[in-house]
Amino acid sequence: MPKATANALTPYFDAIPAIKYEGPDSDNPFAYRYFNPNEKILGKAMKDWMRNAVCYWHTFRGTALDIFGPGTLVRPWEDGTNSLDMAIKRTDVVFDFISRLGVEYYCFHDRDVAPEGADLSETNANLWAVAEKLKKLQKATGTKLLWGTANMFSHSRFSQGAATSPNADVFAYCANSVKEMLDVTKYLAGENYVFWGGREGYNTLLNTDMGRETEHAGAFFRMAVDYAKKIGFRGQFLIEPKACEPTKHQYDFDSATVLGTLRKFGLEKHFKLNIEQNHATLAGHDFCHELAVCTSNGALGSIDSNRGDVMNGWDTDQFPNDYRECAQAWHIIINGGGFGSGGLNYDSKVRRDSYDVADMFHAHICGIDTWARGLRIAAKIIKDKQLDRFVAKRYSSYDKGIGKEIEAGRVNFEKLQKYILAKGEAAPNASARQEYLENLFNKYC
Ligand code: XLS
Ligand code: NI
Ligand code: NI
Repeated sequence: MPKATANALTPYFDAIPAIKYEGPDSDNPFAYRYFNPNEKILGKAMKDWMRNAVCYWHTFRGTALDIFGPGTLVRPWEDGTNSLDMAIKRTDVVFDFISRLGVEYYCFHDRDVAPEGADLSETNANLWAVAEKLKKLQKATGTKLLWGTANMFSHSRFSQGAATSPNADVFAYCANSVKEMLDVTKYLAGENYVFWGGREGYNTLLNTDMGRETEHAGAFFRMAVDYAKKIGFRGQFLIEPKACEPTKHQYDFDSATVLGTLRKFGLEKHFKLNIEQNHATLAGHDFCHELAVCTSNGALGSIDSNRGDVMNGWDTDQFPNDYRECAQAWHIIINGGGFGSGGLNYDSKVRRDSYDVADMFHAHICGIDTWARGLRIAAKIIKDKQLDRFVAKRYSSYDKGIGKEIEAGRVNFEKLQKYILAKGEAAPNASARQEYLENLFNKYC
């Protein structure tokens, strides 16, 4: 195998060639078959549609420990400590991996990149020490920060929630976390800032005042918006819905719930949504349903890409491999105007028994190619126009006559009653033709 890059940051991936596009017929497992970064699809480079991001936590802090045993992902660069020294050394490996994959973005939580210190001031100082190194590496490699976030769910102080904890000191602690991470995200030119609810939810109503907890969450979001304004952070705020896990009931259950909550607090202009595939299915929805809720509300921000397992009811966070689902997703995303500042963050982890560094590459290549292949299929669907024309025709009774009056808000119940009484009956619907459309969709795949 050829050496990857002459000026690689670390030696850990030298056995693996730099990942390039070789086309659908390639037999090289270390090559993209569908992702050709600069190839134009519907007038835009593939990399600019996708905006791929490596996530720091699963790929560089996950050890695959589970309830039955310790971590199996023993990485050659780790020294076994959670020290600041290790945190700084690790950044070279992270950026080396991202560069060799040919990915442009990354995402992280405060605690992924820097350990807690002896007290909160030291914790904040640790974060800034690593942030300085990250800034240098971003500059050296051209890698950009898709989004930053704060981990307000791992430490035991967050065991009863973060901004929705019954303990006001925990609320104050979280204000420090988000304040620092907003400053760091701005410092690193991050394009978005994510709030995933973590333990914002409850396990039993016997000890929970839901009204107070959700008011506290609203107040917290408001303070975040105010602080971002104060420091001139222009990135997009994103909320990532999840139905359950770790708590039984998460307050950010799904897109519709989050949009309702934002409206309740008058914050809807300041937030979009970060949709995670496996979280959609935990809520009992299709991933594409969640995307459509967002695009129909002008609220699609970004995607955390992964997949669950139809046989398992939890967040298995496997790398995506269903290009048909991604094709349908792209159709919705593109018709909704694309991502804006968002992108595709591979919030996925390799399986516990996939312990080689090579598996980190196979996983990302599969995920990125899955989305790239889906994008190519969606482009065919959009160019062919048959599907979009079918939908437009299905609603065409609203393009003229009484339908047009309804959409323009120019009629009321009395006028409509007069109209339909004169007709005597509603015009019959044309067939919805689901099977025809499913077969048409298959044609593009
Ligand atoms: C957990 C979430 C988490 C967020 C970031 O289920 O997906 O990883 O994306 O806090
Ligand atoms: Ni996520
Ligand atoms: Ni998740």
